[in-house]
Amino acid sequence: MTALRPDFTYAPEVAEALAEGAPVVALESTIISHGMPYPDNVEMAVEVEQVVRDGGAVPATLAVLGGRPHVGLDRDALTLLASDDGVRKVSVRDLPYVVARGLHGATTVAATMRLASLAGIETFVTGGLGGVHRGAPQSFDVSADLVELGRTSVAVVCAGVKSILDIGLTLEYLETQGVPVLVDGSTEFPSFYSRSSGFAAPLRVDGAAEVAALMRAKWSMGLDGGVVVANPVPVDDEIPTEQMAGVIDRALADMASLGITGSAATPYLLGRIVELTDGASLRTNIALVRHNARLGAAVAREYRGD
Ligand code: PSU
Ligand code: MN
Repeated sequence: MTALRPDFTYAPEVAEALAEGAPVVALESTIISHGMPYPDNVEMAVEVEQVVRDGGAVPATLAVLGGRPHVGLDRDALTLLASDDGVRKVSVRDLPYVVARGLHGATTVAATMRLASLAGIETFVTGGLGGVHRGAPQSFDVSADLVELGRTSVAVVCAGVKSILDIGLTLEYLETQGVPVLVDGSTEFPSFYSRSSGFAAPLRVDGAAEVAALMRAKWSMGLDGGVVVANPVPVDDEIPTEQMAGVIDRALADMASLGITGSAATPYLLGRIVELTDGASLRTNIALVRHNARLGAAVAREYRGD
């Protein structure tokens, strides 16, 4: 069991679950602060925590508040993250800065993985991963999420990778980093809004027990690093790839004309896609996070041998 860290703040239910070795599911906070508009974002955050509880695990949303990493947040903290413009987007490179300065930070997949691992949590649920951006051979824009997956032993349940990214290069990069990419119940890798992407599932699994068995096999051999668990969006909530293609091209063109790059790129694209789809993409996004939370809770229970 990982001891509680004196430099982190734990929600009481999370501290108790960690002490007992009970299943805990980590959740990220950039999706709240920089991934969805207010107030849908806070409603999503509260609802997803409830889905994890209903699935028999304890939810721990991670963020940095006033310079302290927090493992598990109450409603006031979630509301602050959802509505305060001063909350920074924090990837791994930004963690020491917000901690040293006592700032608020919403953690990306990469930073959440690292904090979860330090706290002794091995199952993490989110919506979509960062990846290799289109045009990366010129811009070098490769998300730190992929580097973190190569080194930190946490399983990340997600709905795949959006086609704002280069999905093929993202899968290549994960292979290079030694990261198993599992797809639950499908032979095709999903593209977030859609169940399909045109890319085959690198590895197929069926159900949480198979995911947990792979996590155990990997880490018991000393093969450190993450596992991607791609969970295709439910059929009833998906937006077909053909329909998203035009929207995504338009969002990318708008971003280019505004000259937006770097860590501002993903938040801009997510917001623009919500506008261009009149909110339909947001409904799909919320539905798939809920779906991922159900699978993540089951994985945490299987892994912890509950
Ligand atoms: N993709 C989404 N929603 C999100 C993100 C990605 O569909 O909220 C966020 C996640 O926090 C992810 C981050 O870790 O964007 C990646 O940002 P970047 O591309 O700057 O690494
Ligand atoms: Mn980037």
